[in-house]
Amino acid sequence: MAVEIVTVPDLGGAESVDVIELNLTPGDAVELEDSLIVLESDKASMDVPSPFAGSLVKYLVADGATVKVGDAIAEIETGAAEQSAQEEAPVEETSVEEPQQETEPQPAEEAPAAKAPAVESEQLIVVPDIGSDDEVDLIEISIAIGDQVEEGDTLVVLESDKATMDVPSSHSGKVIKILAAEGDKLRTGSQVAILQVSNAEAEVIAAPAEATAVATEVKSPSVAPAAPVPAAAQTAISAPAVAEGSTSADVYAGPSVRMLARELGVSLEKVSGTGPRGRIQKNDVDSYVKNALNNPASASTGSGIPEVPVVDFSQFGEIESIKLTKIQKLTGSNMQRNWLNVPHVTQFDDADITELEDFRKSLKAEGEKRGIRVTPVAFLIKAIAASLHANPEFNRSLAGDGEHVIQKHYINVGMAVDTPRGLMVPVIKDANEKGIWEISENIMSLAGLARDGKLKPSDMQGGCFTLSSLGAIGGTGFTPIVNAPEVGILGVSKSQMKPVWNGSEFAPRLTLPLCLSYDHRVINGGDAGRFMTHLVKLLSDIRYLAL
Ligand code: CAO
Repeated sequence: MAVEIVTVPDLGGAESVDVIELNLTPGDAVELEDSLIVLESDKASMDVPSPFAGSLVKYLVADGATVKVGDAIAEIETGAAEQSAQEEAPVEETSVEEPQQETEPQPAEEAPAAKAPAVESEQLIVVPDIGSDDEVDLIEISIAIGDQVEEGDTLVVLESDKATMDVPSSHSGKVIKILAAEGDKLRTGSQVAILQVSNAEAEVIAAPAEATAVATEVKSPSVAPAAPVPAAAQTAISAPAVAEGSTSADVYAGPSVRMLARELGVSLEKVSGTGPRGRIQKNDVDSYVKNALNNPASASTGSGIPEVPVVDFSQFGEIESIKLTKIQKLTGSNMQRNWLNVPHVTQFDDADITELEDFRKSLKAEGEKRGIRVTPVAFLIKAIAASLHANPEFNRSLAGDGEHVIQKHYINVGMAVDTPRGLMVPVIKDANEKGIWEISENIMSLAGLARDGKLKPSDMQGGCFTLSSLGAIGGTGFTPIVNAPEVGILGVSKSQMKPVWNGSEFAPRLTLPLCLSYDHRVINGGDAGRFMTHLVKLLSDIRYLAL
């Protein structure tokens, strides 16, 4: 029997954090990795898992206290339970050991009782930072107990609404436990597996991997019933908050905010987050409630649009029902949201790209040497970035409070990619700082990842403006839907040779049809006219891009 002190692990850079939940009561049995307390910084909430098995003697912090790395959290009395847990691993490992061929004997086989604990230890593998705090589906487990994996080997495959991603092993070792199952919902920091690794490689489980400490987003863990809703608030907002099918599971908010929302009957998906990366904070919930009380109509679920009737088409002929992919469903709801929210205007113009195309074709040989294909899309992205710089109104978004616009001082351009699973929009970051070769390389790699379903959420975040190029397919023009909260999108159709009057005669010029849709709440017609004129000038004479 010994009493061990548990301390606050590495917080991944956070100076101090608040204790927002004590999960156990003194006397409770504690398993290894059981969550002892929940901490919350301004960026994330995180569980502190117990590095010991035993029983909780007492907490050394109070709910609401502010703590920092190394502060004592709790006392755990360790004893028989921990011992047996430690002894279990070698036994389990031996039982799954496959008969070895005539290669070097495994250490565990030689003398498990005496030697294995001395040279090997357990390494918990968690989901690394996946670029968002959303839950994603575990769609495939690529390992089995007893497998020997190398660092970088795929352990499991996750799928979000936008992409599939492999979770690689951060260590080499042998799989002794798989902690997740197909169909589970995981997020950054979720436990995936335990590996038996050599001590040279192992990190102590008590100091969890950084991803666990800094980014684990905890859903409200308790099943405490929601507190009664104040009568006034109930009248105004409780009905929409409990609307059928509504769930707050996917929103980015910590446990204390979720608890507050439950207490007030607020559905978190209706609240705009003003915290880092859109995280919903307590004051966002307060503002939502205030707004709902002052303006009951704003909390109404109905947009007043009559529903499209459901028709049984089989009465007219043979039919089949084809399931929408997740991406198609997500695109559908985003498009509807943007179409309903954004007052769209679309402006049209043609750019003379005769010289641009001559120049682009002259790059072909060098492109082949570099292994880079330069298409008109690269010039469009470069010209869009320069036009955003010259016309900063297009690089804004409406703030959630409806009182401000956010001016972005970075220029990231999204690019719609047509894939077999649906429309994806990866983002070319800092496009204004890149040349045509680098942009072309980015287009090739991002479009390839999109088509292979391998984009990471971070590849699709942070866009300021979107390009939708249908030039390779055809058409003379279309009205693209703004990718809100961005305020502008450029649709590009197929270039055509047209007779253009040059003052004395009609000359054949290659003209590129451009369609600029914008959010008229943020952009005026004049702004759009200036943006388009600038863009046309850059594309018609790309020397201006160098200025
Ligand atoms: N006019 C004429 N030809 C054009 C053109 C245009 N506007 N744009 C491209 N082309 C040509 C290219 O020159 C290229 O031919 P060459 O190889 O002979 O030079 C060919 O068409 C293919 O170009 P591309 O547009 O596919 O080039 P890319 O790889 O740079 O494009 C991407 C990448 C992602 C924009 C494109 O593959 C794509 O997915 N486009 C569809 C976007 C979409 O679906 N938008 C709608 C969204 S809303 O539903």
